[in-house]
Amino acid sequence: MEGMLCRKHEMESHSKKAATRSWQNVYYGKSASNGIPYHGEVPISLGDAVCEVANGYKKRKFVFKLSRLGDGKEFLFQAKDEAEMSAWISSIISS
Ligand code: I3P
Repeated sequence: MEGMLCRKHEMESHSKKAATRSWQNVYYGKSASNGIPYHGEVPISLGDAVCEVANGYKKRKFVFKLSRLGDGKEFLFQAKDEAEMSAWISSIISS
């Protein structure tokens, strides 16, 4: 799956909040699966990650959360609607 999402980096590790916390539009393309950096960002492995609707986050709608269990990194992503959010979650879970 490819497309634009609004992203917020929430946690840098289990006990440390991320330093840069603003929402940013990020394009997610298939190059990630080849390990190719995008805008200087190296793709991260989702091997030990949990992806779920961010029910606790009330400031925006259609937000889902990606948490890496190993290192505690956590990101929020905002999709444009419910259907797009569900499609992203399914795609990430099955990747
Ligand atoms: C952040 C920005 C984020 C906000 C975050 C701020 O400031 O306003 O939108 O998160 O709050 O730190 P900056 O742009 O100066 O980095 P929310 O949209 O979720 O409120 P937070 O640190 O309380 O997460």
